Amino acid sequence: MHLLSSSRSFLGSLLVCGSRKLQSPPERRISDTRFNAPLSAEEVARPVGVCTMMRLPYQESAEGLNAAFIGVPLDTGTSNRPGARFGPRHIRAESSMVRTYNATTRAAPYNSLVVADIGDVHVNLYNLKDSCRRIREAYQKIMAAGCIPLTLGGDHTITYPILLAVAERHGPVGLIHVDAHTDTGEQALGEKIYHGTPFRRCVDEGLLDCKRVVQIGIRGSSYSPEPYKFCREQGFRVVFAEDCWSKSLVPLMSEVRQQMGDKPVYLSFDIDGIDPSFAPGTGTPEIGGLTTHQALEIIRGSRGLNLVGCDLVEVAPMYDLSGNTALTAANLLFEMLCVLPGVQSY
Ligand SMILES: [Mn+2]
Repeated sequence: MHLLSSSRSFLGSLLVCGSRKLQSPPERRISDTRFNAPLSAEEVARPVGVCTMMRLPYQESAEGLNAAFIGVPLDTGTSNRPGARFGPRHIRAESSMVRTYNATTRAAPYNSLVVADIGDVHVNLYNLKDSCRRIREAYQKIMAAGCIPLTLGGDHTITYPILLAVAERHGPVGLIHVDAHTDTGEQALGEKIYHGTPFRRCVDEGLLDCKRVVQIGIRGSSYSPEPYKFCREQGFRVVFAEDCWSKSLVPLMSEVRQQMGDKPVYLSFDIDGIDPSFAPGTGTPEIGGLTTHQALEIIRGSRGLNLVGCDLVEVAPMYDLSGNTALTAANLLFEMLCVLPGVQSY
């Protein structure tokens, strides 16, 4: 069950072999035995161990967890550059840099919640509808376990089946959607399911509480005004990137918290909401996007909300040889973990 913890005795023997004797790695626990803790680079070197999100233990199901990292390596819903199928692996690899305590917000997520990496959804790359069924079923199990999913995408198609499962448990949810695009198209090439339509399909299925939907970072060219018109007709608040330029988003998030109230909220973050100068590793980049500072303001501004799930989608690592896009994604997923209900500050 715990790949990394099972390597403990191996590590223990390995580490005493060198001429300079290292201490055996500690138990992967902090504060008390209820919690999982990521390996610390002060005890075990970052590249050591099977790669999991944040160097957390891996387990096969969400049973017993308050929150879980889960990958959905699907990209056959992409309209332009493919590659987001490799997002989860690269985000996991870069996440070894992320530590356990949020010094700025003082959030200590691993002292507060039981968290693990539960692996990837077994998607069908050759059949989007079958993948949607597989994703929905996987998330139904996570919901049934009372666990909050933190998803590593994958293209944005995946948010539709995720929200099918989330709304089954929580009813129509509020949505904080960060993206360059509204993703509310009706169809493309005659298909209703791809990464340009997930939130249109969510409206069709009644999964969203439309008066509690905000889309932030929207910009770029479009084939018609229709998708924007659709959003306005549903009552979505659409915040264009232009309205964010050179501003703090702290005041916006104060309004968003009021709009969301106490009811369940889902946070869906498309990495292309951020400017391609920070995050070029994505399939449909648009100039004039959000900064990483603004991304932090949005996520940190979601603290206190009744978050029932979060995703970070559209990381296509091969378009960013620096690895910074996946590193940014890993950090944003840590920030999402830090604002989940129940996370204490120290
Ligand atoms: Mn998107």
